[in-house]
Amino acid sequence: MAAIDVRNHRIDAKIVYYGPAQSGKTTNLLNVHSRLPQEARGPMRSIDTVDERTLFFDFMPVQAIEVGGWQIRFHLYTVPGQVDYVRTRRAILGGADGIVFVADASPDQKAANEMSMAELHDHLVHYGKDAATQPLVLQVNKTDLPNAIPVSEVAAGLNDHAWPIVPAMAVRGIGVSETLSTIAKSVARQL
Ligand SMILES: Nc1nc2c(ncn2[C@@H]2O[C@H](COP(=O)(O)OP(=O)(O)OP(=O)(O)O)[C@@H](O)[C@H]2O)c(=O)[nH]1
Ligand SMILES: [Mg+2]
Repeated sequence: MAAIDVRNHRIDAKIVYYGPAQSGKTTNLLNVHSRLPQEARGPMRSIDTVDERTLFFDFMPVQAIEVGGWQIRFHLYTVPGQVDYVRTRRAILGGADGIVFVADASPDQKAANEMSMAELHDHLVHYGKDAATQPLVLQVNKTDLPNAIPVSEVAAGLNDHAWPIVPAMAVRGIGVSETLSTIAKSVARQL
């Protein structure tokens, strides 16, 4: 749920990068962060939990975008993809206005993509959200791999709701900005 600050005419919106382990969620955020002018971005932050393994999410307020006299500021988060962290993912998804699902085009990741999407649907049900109207962008990442599954094939197993699809090579910074601008526009439309 976007936070509305009437006095300052500002809306804060939350975007969560979701997906299976190692699909490139953190790579996306780091790349976006590095490209933004310094004055437009807040610091990249991380939170460690009591869990022994290092677990973190990144937080990044991005430069305000103006819509109808209101400024929208986006806050970007990633979730940890490892299967064990289902509760952390649910918590981070709370209050998300937009979701970027980072799928992995590696040939051995088809099942992991699909499991992660099924779990995301469970979380949306938990939060009383309708997947069909949820602003979501499906990024198909790692398309640079020589044996990558074709984008249409990766998307076919995941895209029940005609969400926009963006092919990416996040590690080279390709498709990263397009993904962010697409989800930002979807979120702005729904505010
Ligand atoms: N070939 C290739 N590798 C990538 C690409 N994007 C990310 N990677 C690599 O994939 C690995 C995982 O990337 P991360 O960004 O840490 O993935 P993550 O989704 O944040 O992983 P978790 O936080 O463990 O869920 C790293 O070694 C990245 O360099 C890409 O476009 N192509
Ligand atoms: Mg990560």
